[in-house]
Amino acid sequence: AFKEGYHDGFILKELCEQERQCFELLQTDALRTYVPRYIGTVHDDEGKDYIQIQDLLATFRDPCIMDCKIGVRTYLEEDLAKSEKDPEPRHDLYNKMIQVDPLAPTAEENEIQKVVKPRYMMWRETLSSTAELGFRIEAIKKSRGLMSKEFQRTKLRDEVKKQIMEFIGNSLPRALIGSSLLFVHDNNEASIWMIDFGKTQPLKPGIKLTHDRSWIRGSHEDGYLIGIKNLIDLFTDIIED
Ligand code: 4IP
Ligand code: ADP
Ligand code: MN
Repeated sequence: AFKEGYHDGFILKELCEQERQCFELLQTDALRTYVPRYIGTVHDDEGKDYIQIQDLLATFRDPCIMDCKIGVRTYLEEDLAKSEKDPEPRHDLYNKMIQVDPLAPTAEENEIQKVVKPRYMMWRETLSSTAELGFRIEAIKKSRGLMSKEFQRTKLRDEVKKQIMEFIGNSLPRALIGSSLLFVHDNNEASIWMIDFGKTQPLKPGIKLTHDRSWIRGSHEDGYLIGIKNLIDLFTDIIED
C-alpha cells in the first residue's frame, strides 16, 4: 500500500478518499503537529492513486518503530449493520483466524470455512488488548530487526508492558476506528505520530463523543482516550519501576 515518494521526505500511500479528507482537514487542525504533512495526491504510470504524506522515518537512522492501534473498537457500526443485512463470510479471514487459533471458529464457520468480517474483527479485539485496554500493539520493529506483527495474542497488561519495555530498550525516556499511534525512536531522536485514518469519519450532526466511554451500539464511541490513558499508565509504570 506504500511506495517511494516523488518528493524528498514524502512517501506515497494508496488513496482512500476518506483518509485523504482527514489528512487535508488535519493539516490546519490543533493536532497538526502530530500528523504527517499531506501535500496532495498523485497517480503513477499504472493509473493508481496515492496520497503524498510526510515520511516519518526520513530523519531517523535505523529506527525502532511501534504501531499501536488505538480505541476499543476497530470496525465501523455501518459495516456491522451491512454485514447483518448481507453477511458475506470470507475464506481469507477464516484462514487468518485458524492460523492464530485453530479452535476459534464455531462449528458453522468450520463447516463453510468462512467468517464474516465484524466477527473476525471482534475476535481480534478480545484476543488482544483492544477490548480491555483500548489499544493493541499491531507491529514492532526493533533497530536492525525485522518488523514483527505477531501480537494477536498480546492481551494482558503485563504482556503489553513487557513488549513496550523491550521496544523502549535502554533509550532514555523523553517526554513523551483503526487509527494508530506510531512510536519511532533511534539513538538521538524520538517521536509519536497519529496515522491511519482510513476509518476515521466526521461525526454526523447531533452526535457527540466523549472518546472515554466504552462502546455500546449506536453510541459511535471509539475509546480513543481509554487507549491513550492506558498507554500513559503503562509508560508511567515503566518509568517509575
Ligand atoms: C485486518 O485484520 C485489519 O483489521 C485491517 O485494518 C482491515 O482493513 C482488514 O480488513 C483486516 O483483515 P488483521 O490485522 O488481523 O490482518 P487496518 O488496515 O487498519 O490494519 P480495513 O479495510 O478494515 O481497514 P480487510 O477487509 O481489508 O481484510
Ligand atoms: P494501513 O492503512 O495499510 O494499515 P497504516 O497507515 O496503518 O496503513 O501504515 C502501516 C505502517 O506503515 C505503519 O505501521 C508504519 O510502520 C508505516 N507508516 C505509515 N505511515 C507512515 C509515514 N507517514 N511515514 C513512514 N512510515 C509510515
Ligand atoms: Mn493500519
